[in-house]
Amino acid sequence: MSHPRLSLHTKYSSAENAKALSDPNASFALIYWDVASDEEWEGGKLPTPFGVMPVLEVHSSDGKTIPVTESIAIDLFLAKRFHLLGDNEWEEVTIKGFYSNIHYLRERSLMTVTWTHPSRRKVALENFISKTLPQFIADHEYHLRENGSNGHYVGDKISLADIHLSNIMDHFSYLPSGDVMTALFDKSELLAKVKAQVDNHPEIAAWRASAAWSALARATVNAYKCTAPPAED
Ligand SMILES: N[C@@H](CCC(=O)N[C@@H](CS)C(=O)NCC(=O)O)C(=O)O
Repeated sequence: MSHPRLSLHTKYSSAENAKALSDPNASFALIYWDVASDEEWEGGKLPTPFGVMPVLEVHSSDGKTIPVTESIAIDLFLAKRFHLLGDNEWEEVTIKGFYSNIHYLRERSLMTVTWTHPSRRKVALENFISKTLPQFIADHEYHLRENGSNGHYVGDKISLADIHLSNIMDHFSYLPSGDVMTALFDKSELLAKVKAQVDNHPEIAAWRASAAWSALARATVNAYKCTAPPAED
């Protein structure tokens, strides 16, 4: 059954869309599970571009709503907006490279471990824990050392790459086999340092202390309960 589709071509022109996106007084609303009720979503009443969430709504101060689709595009748009892509072209492309590689770790685990055929889960999980994840950690330790082991991927301030690492470490901690993965991450002082700096950033710490954050974390744990079991199973 086809889902109700939301067009990315608003009733405004391309130039007007762009102006709304760069409005310094715009506000943002992320359409995700915490906003869409199950009834709305399951009932197919919420149009989105591809039948999935998240969708970011940018509300300009002159009343326009511009939808932005796909998590990668949303991340990059917001990162640029909030100066999380470095200070020059090299820093931006390097931060995006780290971001992409961090994203790819999560994609690999989702494709091979999380949403795989039950009969393949155990071996896929073992492979991920014994090979894929240690290799990722070693690669990223190398690059963090190259940046001076200061708890940032690029330069001396927080960027989208740092935030994405913290986010995927959270993601892995929510999986049924999360303890094993978290233990591997925690053994890495360099990665743990990035995570601590992100999580202690005052605005991020406030978000992580909110009821909305805990509700999302709990819902995520529930959503993944039925997936790859703990390693010892
Ligand atoms: N490629 C999309 C994938 C988004 C996606 O898979 N969203 C899931 C939730 S995390 C979803 O909306 N699923 C609802 C459904 O399939 O009914 C992105 O990166 O934004």
